[in-house]
Amino acid sequence: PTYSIPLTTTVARELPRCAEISPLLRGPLTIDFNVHVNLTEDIKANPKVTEGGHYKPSDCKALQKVAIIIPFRNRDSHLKYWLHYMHPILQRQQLDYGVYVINQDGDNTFNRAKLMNIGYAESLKEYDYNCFVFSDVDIVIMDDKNLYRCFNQPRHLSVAMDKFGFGLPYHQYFGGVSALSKEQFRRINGFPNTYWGWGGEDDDIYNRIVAKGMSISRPDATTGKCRMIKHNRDEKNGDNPKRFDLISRTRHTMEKDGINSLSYKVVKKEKFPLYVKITVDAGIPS
Ligand code: UD2
Ligand code: MN
Repeated sequence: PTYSIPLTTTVARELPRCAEISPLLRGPLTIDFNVHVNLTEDIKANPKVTEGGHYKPSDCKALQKVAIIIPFRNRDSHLKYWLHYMHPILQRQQLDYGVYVINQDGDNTFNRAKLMNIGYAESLKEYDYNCFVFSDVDIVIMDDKNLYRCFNQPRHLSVAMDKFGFGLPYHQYFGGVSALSKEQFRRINGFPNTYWGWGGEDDDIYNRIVAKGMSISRPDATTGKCRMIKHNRDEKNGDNPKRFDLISRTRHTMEKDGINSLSYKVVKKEKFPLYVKITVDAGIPS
């Protein structure tokens, strides 16, 4: 046979995949919540972050698309530090990421896990994310080698918090910052919607993971060092008295209570330079 070869061809140049471990990482970092932080300066300092707090590396194809989800109400003074420290770190980690602050509207009892479910659902409406990092607004990591991405097993990132003497408070602890792939999240039916007030929801998530035969992946205690801004308990987030009863029944409730039973209303969606803020009506305690 004879072929005719076009004289000019345009080859769509695909970016090479980013390295497994980013060459831009620095290791241990100084994190100080007494420094003065000004968001206007942070916007200028992160010119490659686009509207809504999105970034992807320009010279390589990121390995994962990561939605970072922050359950939130009335913590702007903490969010400021989170944005200040985390945006540079996340860019050095060469992630394709977006930041979603899920703001509970009104003054009903706070519901952290439900807000995180809402963040999962809302972020997927915007972009084809395949990894979800759930982070308290008041936690910043002290080593950029602690990657905000997903692993073969659900990942716990905040393993050595200053407030727990840089260790785990107990072995099953899953609070603070965690990461689940879309597949891992779906396997556990997401998070419970029924934990109103402080406590237990992180243990419920742990129970779900174990019930589905998965285990927890963690960085070592040096890489996993992090700081939490010192604070008092918020209004409308008192100890949940039902938490012990609820976590004793996770295995029976998890199939019915989760991403498949999630209901809420979006009140407002705002795109700021460094994050998307989605204000939601999360309902009332049942
Ligand atoms: C611990 C866990 C946290 C969660 C919680 C129990 C650590 C480091 N973290 O946090 O993951 O399991 O216990 O529910 O152990 N929030 C607001 N506004 C509010 C209330 C809460 O924005 O009015 C958000 C915010 O992102 C905050 C998070 O919820 O960081 C957890 O609440 P917390 O910081 O008051 O609870 P804490 O530090 O005991
Ligand atoms: Mn806290």
